[in-house]
Amino acid sequence: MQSGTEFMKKKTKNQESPTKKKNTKTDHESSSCEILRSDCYRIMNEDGTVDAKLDPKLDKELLLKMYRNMALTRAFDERGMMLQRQGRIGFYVPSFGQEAVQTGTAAPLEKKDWVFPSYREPGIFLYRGAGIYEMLCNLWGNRGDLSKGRQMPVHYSFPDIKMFSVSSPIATQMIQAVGAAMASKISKTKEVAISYCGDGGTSENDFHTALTFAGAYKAPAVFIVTNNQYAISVPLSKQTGAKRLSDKAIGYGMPGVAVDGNDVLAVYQVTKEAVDRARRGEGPSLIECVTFRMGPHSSSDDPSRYRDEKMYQAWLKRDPIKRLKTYLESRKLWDEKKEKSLQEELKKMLAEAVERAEAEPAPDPMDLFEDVYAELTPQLKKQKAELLQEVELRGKFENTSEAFPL
Ligand SMILES: Cc1ncc(C[n+]2csc(CCOP(=O)(O)OP(=O)(O)O)c2C)c(N)n1
Ligand SMILES: [Mg+2]
Repeated sequence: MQSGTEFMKKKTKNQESPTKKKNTKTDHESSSCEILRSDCYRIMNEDGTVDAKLDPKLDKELLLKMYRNMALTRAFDERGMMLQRQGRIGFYVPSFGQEAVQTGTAAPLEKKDWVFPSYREPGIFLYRGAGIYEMLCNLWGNRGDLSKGRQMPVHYSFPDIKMFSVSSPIATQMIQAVGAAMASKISKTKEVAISYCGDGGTSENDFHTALTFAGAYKAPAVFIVTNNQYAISVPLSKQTGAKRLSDKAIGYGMPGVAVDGNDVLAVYQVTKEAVDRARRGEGPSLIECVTFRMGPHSSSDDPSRYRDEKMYQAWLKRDPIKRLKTYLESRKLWDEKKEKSLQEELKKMLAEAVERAEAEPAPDPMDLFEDVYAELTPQLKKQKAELLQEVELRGKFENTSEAFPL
């Protein structure tokens, strides 16, 4: 494997200089949906075969752990969407098709590193060992939720595994990550902060602020841009005039690379090099993971109203889980028997966790007044007394599953 600096300095195959004005159209305007953008770093072919020369030959345990996590992420997403459709929870945000981005970027991290996720990354929580029951309790916002029901569904927060709470306002987490990275640099802890946003997130001021500071202060940060082609219904071609989102790195003085986001081996390798580079004190990097949002933006969305169907069909063939499965089978690490038993195990595990989580009562309404002020302000004291009266009058508060319009 090339060293991080070598990889980051070197342009990936076919990656031309952004100043070379051969083609003024952006790649996403000019490329057919039949082919993946040619500038992406890739190890696996679309069918999951790998050229021996490129094969990073990762450890068997790591590969199987990554495969299991990708399968678990998909199963969790399927369950989340199903619960919403059954009216049992109010809202869900699936990450279908983006499992390799999540697992491939989570795997190279150490326990001591900080993660600042967006709302479409359940797989990173799962990879780092978040409890499935606790994640489900967040979907109900009930008493088992670590945020005590004060957050929206899918806005998980697991401080013990250094998973910062999910931010709803897009790209705010990028700035938070830079703060953590700068603190790590000052206190010499060698902790790396990794942060995620979508293609839409790159248009936010917060993205610009975060990368400006990280570049200037050489903060040990890694920025993952999950380019899934859409920001709700806005396609990438309406998002930016930039040829590639990874090119944005140049303006901030850091290396930028585009990777096939459905190739977990490539995502892992590129992220590992960026993380190692940050830990060595060589500064931040930007990684654009080129993928496709195979599901709706959220349970409140209907992509059939705006999605390019041909593009969807083309990306179906690049399913990141199928590709890794084919690769594992070629290395004799996986077979249909193992697949069947994994799927059964995940199904059972999720069903049990759902049953437990759904049975949890609503949070104590009086919790609203905890955890912010050491001593309540006079206004809050008054509000607390009013709420107490209301609770006594109405009896207990029920969980609700009203839909969110997001
Ligand atoms: C600052 C801000 N503006 C607008 C929104 C509404 N909003 C929620 S998600 C989203 C699209 C984000 O798209 P992208 O960054 O590509 O991420 P993806 O949803 O594709 O993962 C928008 C506009 C928001 N949450 N925050
Ligand atoms: Mg997007």
